[in-house]
Amino acid sequence: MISHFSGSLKLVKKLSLLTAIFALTFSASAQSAEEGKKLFDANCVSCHAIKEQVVGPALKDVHKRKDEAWLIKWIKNSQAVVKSGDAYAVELYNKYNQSVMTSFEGLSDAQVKSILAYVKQESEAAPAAVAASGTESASSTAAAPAAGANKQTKSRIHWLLVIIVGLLAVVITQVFSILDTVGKIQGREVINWNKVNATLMLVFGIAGLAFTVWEFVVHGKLTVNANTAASEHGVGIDKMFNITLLFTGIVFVITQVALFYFAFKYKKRKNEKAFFYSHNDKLEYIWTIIPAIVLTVLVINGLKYWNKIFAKPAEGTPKIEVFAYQFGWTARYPGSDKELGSYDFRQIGKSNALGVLTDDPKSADDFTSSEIHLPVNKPVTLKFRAKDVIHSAYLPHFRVQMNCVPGLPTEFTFTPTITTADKQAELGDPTFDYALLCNKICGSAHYRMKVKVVIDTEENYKKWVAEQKPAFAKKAEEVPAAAPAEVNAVQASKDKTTKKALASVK
Ligand code: HEC
Ligand SMILES: [Cu+2]
Repeated sequence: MISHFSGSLKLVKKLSLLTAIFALTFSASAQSAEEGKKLFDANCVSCHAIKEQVVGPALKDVHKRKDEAWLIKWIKNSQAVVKSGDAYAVELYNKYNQSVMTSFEGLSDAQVKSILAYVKQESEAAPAAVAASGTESASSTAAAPAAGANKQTKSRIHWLLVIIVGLLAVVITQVFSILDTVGKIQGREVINWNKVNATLMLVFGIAGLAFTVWEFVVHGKLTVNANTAASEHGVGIDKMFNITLLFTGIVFVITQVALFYFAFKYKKRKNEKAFFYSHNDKLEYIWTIIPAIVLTVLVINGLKYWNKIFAKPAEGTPKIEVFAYQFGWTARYPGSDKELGSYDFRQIGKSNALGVLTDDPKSADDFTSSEIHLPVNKPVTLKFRAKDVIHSAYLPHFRVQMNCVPGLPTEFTFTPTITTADKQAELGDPTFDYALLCNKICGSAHYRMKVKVVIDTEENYKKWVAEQKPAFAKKAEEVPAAAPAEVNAVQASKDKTTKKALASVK
């Protein structure tokens, strides 16, 4: 059975690999699909996936639903299509609770076409595998259903186990109740319930402690805290956590062992009366004063450390803005003047995703990025902003977390100490990447709010910075490919409003 299933599984994998290669070699649009993937990842993944509904519909087979001209019009400005009274558009808009899709007027027709080519390629990827297997023998046609059947068998086995355990419990209780009844009829005690319960207490205590140890050993490895912190202050935070864990751990083991062992040892026996013991001042002093001292030390230590972490950063610490929105992040770097241009939330709109004031000379060299690059061993201040709801910037490997609140800028200064390459070597995993995640349940696609964080050597970091292009320059000719299209479109925006806004901010 099992070998048959795994054999079929392998076949499915091989077939899908074949079709993937086929699609890559023979698709005329492979090149543009590749570009399309990049654009899609930068602009659309926060609301769309190919095969599942996120904020917007699954885009699978969208090219079959509507023609290219319509799709281009829609993607560039969906609201215009809705307002034109297009029946399909109006229905779609209402079906998605009138959530407004971002406009992408900054994307060229060619760019939209390559996104569509990518969507088409992805749409065709899965069914192609099934179609290909259909032309083979009967066994390969069965391959795909077999994979599903395998899953089904597993879940059936799980349910069977649950039923067996349940029946076992029923049988055991029945046996006990029969013995009990027999005892009552014969007028003697067949089961000593006190003894049974006391023994169960002991078993439960031992099993619970063993399970705790197992949890720590097996699942502890899976937490980020199992790896060395990749920031200066993170090492200290870990130390505090471990000290707290040590003290609470000792107390936990002592109290649990005492609780279950005493329940066992002092079970009720015949002709024995419980000893009445009202209180003991000395004991109460001990268990009040010792925890009070330990907790005070832990709390004062923590406060001292907190103040150190949130001390005013040294003059000249580089500042990078991290802008949070539903559902993604955009980093804004200050450029060569080392100063971020000012912003005004009233300017946030279709063509100015970050609300950056393009009239401010400091904005001219700012650049944006969908990845966060930082140099190693250099302190950096991340300045957080949120567009819509409260998000929480979480960089677990650096032990950094800060809420991003609309209208209330927050910041966190820290020093990364391990480059991505060194961390990959340490973990023996060349695919490892640091990440910035959202740690607040901020909406339906909250789980997609993740960007890559790259810690580089000073030299590589400078190289990366040199490759970036200003996103807000007034008359820049080139448009940075990595930045979201809406940001690029800022270049085209008129100056009048920003001038006014700048004046009002100043
Ligand atoms: C802010 C979220 C958001 C972003 C970002 C977004 N979309 Fe949408 N999209 C939607 C919503 C919501 C709908 C459903 C219609 C509506 O409510 O306006 C939609 C509908 C669509 C449709 C029509 C689907 C159908 O079934 O007919 C297409 C095509 C589409 N989006 C393409 C894109 C592309 C391409 C991008 C990236 C360049 C993108 N969208 C970015 C939210 C988004
Ligand atoms: Cu969020």
